[in-house]
Amino acid sequence: MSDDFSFQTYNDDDHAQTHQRLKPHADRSAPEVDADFETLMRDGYVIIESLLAPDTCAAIKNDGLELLGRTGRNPFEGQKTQRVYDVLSKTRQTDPLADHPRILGLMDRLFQPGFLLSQSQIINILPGEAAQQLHTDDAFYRLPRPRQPLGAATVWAIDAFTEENGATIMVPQSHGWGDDRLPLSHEAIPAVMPAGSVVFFLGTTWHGGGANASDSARFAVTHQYCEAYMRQQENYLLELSKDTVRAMSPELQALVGYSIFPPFMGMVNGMHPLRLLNDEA
Ligand SMILES: O=C(O)CCC(=O)C(=O)O
Repeated sequence: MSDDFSFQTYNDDDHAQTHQRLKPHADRSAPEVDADFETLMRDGYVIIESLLAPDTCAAIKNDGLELLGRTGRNPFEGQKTQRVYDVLSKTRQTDPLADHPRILGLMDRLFQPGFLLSQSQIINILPGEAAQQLHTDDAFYRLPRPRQPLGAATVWAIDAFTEENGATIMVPQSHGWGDDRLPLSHEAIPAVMPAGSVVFFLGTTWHGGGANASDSARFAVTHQYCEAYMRQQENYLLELSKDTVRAMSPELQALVGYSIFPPFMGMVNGMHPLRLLNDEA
């Protein structure tokens, strides 16, 4: 091997020619993203209010209500909570939430370029549901705490989130805790927010679904993300047909796994996975 070969450079460079890494849109570097990021890193979460128009929420609910069926299989999923998995195969209405510039702007600041979507769900908490056990979302990456987050999550309030109807419960500043500290119920506060808002939190922040003591359901969409070099929870490449992926934005295609983390994570036969979509179109 030649003396001037630098593995570091090889590791960092985008080797793709036809399918170079996407450049983030300018709106991902807006000043409000800096302010959101400051709150996120201080508290472990940030609420961004009223990002979605009422007709967007209505369209999501219109598709989403049709998809709701069985309730959870255990207390963690929630025996009075309906969950839709494999959301991206079933509706295109939640795509603009997954690749929303205010969310991807936070992800740009948090993770290395090439971060991925990790899982997507619709979560409909029915009246009478008890509070979910508090937890952290990236605990399945079994590395000791305190540590950097390897995942991050959004919960979008498609219905307004109130203290009564099961607003997500957040434990402020818990992202920095070590393995020796567990949250106490009085440390948790509800993420009360109007419909169309989102709570974005680090994978290390303690949280859970709230109890629904109201007489109507609480409809939410969640998209979770991870560093490009961590395993995604959802196996999008098996779930999504190529036609489904072709219908997505370039950003979302990259997020589900049609992308390369340099030098070659995600390759297909030594090439960029997008070749598979485009060559067979
Ligand atoms: O529905 C929510 O508010 C949060 C649910 C949650 O954290 C989970 O299911 O892991």
